[in-house]
Amino acid sequence: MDTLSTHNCFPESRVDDLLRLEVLQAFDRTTFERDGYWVWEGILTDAARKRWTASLQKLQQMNDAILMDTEWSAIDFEARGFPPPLPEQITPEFLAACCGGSEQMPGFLRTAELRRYMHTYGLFRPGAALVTHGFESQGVMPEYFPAGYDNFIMDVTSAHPQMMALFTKLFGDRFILDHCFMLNRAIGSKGRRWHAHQYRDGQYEVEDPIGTGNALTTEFLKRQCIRTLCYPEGATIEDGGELAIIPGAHLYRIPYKWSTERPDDDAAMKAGWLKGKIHAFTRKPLEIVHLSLPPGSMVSFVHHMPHYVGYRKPGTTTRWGLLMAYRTPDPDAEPEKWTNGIPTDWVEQTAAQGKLSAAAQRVFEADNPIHKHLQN
Ligand SMILES: O=C(O)CCC(=O)C(=O)O
Ligand SMILES: [Fe+2]
Repeated sequence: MDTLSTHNCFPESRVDDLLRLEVLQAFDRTTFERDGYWVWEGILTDAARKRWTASLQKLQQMNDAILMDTEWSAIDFEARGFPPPLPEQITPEFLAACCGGSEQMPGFLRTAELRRYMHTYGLFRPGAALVTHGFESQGVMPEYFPAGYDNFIMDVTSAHPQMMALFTKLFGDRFILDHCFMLNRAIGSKGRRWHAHQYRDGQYEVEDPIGTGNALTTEFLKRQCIRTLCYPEGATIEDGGELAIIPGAHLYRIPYKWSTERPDDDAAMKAGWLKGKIHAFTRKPLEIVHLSLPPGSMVSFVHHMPHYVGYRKPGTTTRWGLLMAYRTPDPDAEPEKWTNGIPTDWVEQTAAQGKLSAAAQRVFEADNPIHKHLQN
C-alpha cells in the first residue's frame, strides 16, 4: 500500500484550508477519555463550511431524485428475497413526502436486510438499477454512502490530511471506516430518543443493552467505535435537532438500547436508567447535557455514550449533518470482512478496477487488508 496515504484522487474537490488548526490542536485526550466526547466548536473554515453544506444539499437532491425516478414496481423484490413494497408506499405523493431529509425513506428501503443486500450486492444489480439522471448509480442510496456520490465528501472522509489528523487524535494511527451516513434533519424530524451503540456486532460488550451498572470503570476502552458528527450549519437547542450526551456515562460500557426500541426522553432517563449512576472520576451524579453547536462544528463521541437528538422545530431550516463513524480494526473478526455499514460491493468493484486511491484503501480496509479479499 502507498505510504502517502493522504494522497487524493480528486484534487479539484479538495478544500486545502479545511479546519481551523487552533481548534484541532486544542484536543485534550485526557478530557475526551474521561468525559467520552469532544466538541470541535467552529472547526470548519468558512470555505469548508460552505462546501460541506453544498455537498450535503446536492446529495440530498440526488437521494430524492433516485427515490422519485426509480420505477420501484418494476423491480423484482421477491426474486431477491424481499417482500415487494406496498402499493401505497410507492405512489408519487407518498415518495414526495419522503424527500428532503434523512431517515425518511419508505420502510422497504430502510430494513436492516435490504441495507445489507444493498451493501453486499449493490441495489439492484444485476438487472434493473437505481434510476439516476445525470449521474451514475453506485448501487447504494446516497444517504447511506454519500462519499460514493461526492468527491469532496470522499476526500474529507478518506484522505484529507487535516481530517486524517483529527481521526488520528481520536484513534492513533490505525482506524477504519465503520459507516458514514447523511443525517439531514428536516423541519419536524422527531430526532432520536436516548440510545448508545455497540462495537461491531455487540459481541464484546461487557453489559447488555440495559446493563446492571456494575461494570463502572475509569479505564477507557481501547477497542472503540467513535462517531463524529459534522454540522456545517450548526445544531442548536434553539432550532432543535441538537445532540445531547451524558458525560462519563460511557464508563459503564453499556450500549444502551442499541438493539431495542428507544422510547426514552430526558424525563424517562432521569427517572430510570440514570438513577444512582455516577461519573467514575468525579463520583458526582451523571447529568444530561444538551449541546448547542454553532455553524461549522463537529462533535465526536465514543460508542458507549448514550445520546439523544432533539425535535427539529418549525420555522427553522434543515439541520444538515454528516455522520462519520470509524473504529479500531478487530483482529478477531471472523469472517474477515467489513461491518454492515460499508458498501463492500462498491469497494471490491472499485478496488478491482484500480480506482480506489491509496488513501481510500486505508479507511475502506476491512479488519484485514483488501488485497486478501480480492485474491479469494
Ligand atoms: O444527529 C443525529 O441526527 C443522529 C445522531 C446519532 O444518533 C448517531 O450519530 O448515532
Ligand atoms: Fe446514535
